[in-house]
Amino acid sequence: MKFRLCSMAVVVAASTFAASGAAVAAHDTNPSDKVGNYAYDLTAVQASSVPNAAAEGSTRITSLPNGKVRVQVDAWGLAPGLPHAMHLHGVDGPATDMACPGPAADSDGDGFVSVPEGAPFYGGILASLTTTGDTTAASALALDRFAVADADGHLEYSRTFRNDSALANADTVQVVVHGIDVNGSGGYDLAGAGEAPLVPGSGIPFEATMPVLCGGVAN
Ligand SMILES: [Cu+2]
Repeated sequence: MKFRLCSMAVVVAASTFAASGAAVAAHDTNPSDKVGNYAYDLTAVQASSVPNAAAEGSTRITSLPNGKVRVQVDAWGLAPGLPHAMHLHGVDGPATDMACPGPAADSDGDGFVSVPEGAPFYGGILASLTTTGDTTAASALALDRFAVADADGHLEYSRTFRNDSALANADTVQVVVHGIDVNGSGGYDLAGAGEAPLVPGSGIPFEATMPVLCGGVAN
């Protein structure tokens, strides 16, 4: 299934956030201002009542002395055989620890945490974790350039890239993985959960945009 490229960034500029302040940084090493290495667990965003949304994983973000950033994601329980949009979310600028949404973020009560409902927690898109090419928010839903989970729902991603926003905020980003095959159809379709509330009228299935995993500083 193919979707036109579309920027999630239009609605994820929210600068307010509901949960912060109690964050305990989990930096495993931080040898200098220039080189940082941050590892986190990725935990499920959706309620356990959402079908096919139980996933887990880990991520590592490394800012390198050459000005590039390496992001690694290892995740299980994802929709098999489907691409998963992944981003570094956060606030560009002075260090701002955001957070990961949980089921309680479902403010409209439709049973799903959507991107607009998650954004107040994890911020806007600082980088799109594509496998090739552009890594800006313009590639937010470039599903033909995101990593694909294998037949067992396992996804491995590692890319080293230059993205100044990702580098500058490497110590405060949240890694968010999207895409849930709610109805188990084997694809992202409107029959699963309707259209993405993010972009009404776009025809983009909600399933393709649903956050499934999140991890970062404020966890
Ligand atoms: Cu995202």
